[in-house]
Amino acid sequence: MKKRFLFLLFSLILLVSCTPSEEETTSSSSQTESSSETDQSVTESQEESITVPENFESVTYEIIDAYENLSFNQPLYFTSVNSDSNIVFVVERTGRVYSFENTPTVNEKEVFIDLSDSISLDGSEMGLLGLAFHPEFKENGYFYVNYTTAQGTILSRFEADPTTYETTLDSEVILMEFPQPYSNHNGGHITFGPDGYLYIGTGDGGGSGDPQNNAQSLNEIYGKLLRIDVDTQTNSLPYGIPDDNPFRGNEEGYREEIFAYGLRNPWKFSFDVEREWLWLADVGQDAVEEINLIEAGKNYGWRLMEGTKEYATDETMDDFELERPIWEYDHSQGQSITGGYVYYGEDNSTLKGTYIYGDFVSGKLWALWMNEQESIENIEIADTDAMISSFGLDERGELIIVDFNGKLYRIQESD
Ligand SMILES: [Ca+2]
Ligand SMILES: [Ca+2]
Repeated sequence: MKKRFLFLLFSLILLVSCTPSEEETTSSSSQTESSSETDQSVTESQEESITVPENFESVTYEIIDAYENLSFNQPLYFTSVNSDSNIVFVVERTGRVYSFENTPTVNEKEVFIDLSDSISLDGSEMGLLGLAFHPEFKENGYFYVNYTTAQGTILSRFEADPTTYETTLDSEVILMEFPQPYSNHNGGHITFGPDGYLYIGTGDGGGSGDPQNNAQSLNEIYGKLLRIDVDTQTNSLPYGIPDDNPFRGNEEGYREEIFAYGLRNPWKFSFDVEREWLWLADVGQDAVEEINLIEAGKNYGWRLMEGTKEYATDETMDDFELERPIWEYDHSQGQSITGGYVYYGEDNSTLKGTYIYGDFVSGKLWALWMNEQESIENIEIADTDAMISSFGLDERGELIIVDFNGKLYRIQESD
């Protein structure tokens, strides 16, 4: 019990991380009002084209242990390599990636890579934070990790044998390295897009309320979604800047890696594989957790806005066009959003086409459905005891929920 309590304490600090202000509210009205206001006109004019999945609201769900014989040390990501290998991978904040066979009864896991000697865990949000396999992993064996050292953030490429998954630490090639002004808000999630480019989430650098105003500064790497080409090199960089990156070739000194900005601490983003929409969850400060659909070059508001609430207004920035989240919830529902995936698997047919996401602190799970006309339905599908640190997909597109306490779960319809 004591251990569980300490874990709770620890994890409340993790991700949420900032001292809540007195403003903290328990009203949930802001979310309901703002989303129904924005949706109403669209809904009326597009009523006929809305097709919410059948039974969307009538089914209740529970989570079940996905691999009863396995547990992990502070897991924060689950992924697969898309090679018909039936092998899946779990990232532990404490520095290891494990691989194992994707079978419910599996009882062995193997260390894929162990970076525990390289990372610093000093801050509760530091450690091994991201893993992505190159789209051509089967040919080149390349994979990428994002981790923090005592000096800051490092993004590296490693090489594995694509058949045996053997890898060595000395295959490391550092692609990107930058200091961290504070121990919190290090982002860290990385994933390849359908365009073959690597997307990298960075936090605003940390502290509370983005004291350095990093997220709004295009000269800073913090508070951004970055996009790089790992297969080419631009000038002296160890990676390429894609031709259509929104700030490529600018003369203002803006970081050319920036794809989108105005983010606080993006905690997981993913591509909707059928529509290629980029879904990103941004953890809030004191009041609002938000979901954004990301487009190139756009400003998602932080620290001027926290969700649809004004946060640190700045009259010199009146002309900035800010993107509103497509969905937000207040802190009566949860205090640290964890982004998920649009589900296209087979096991939970009533959830097909919905974006499944959760909250690290409250353990709630939701399914959000949105069509091209931006008409939205959002329902709570389970209220769990898990500290939802991530979601992940196996090779069949089935969804795994990662519990920071150490277990992995699947969603199943309850009787
Ligand atoms: Ca930081
Ligand atoms: Ca925002």
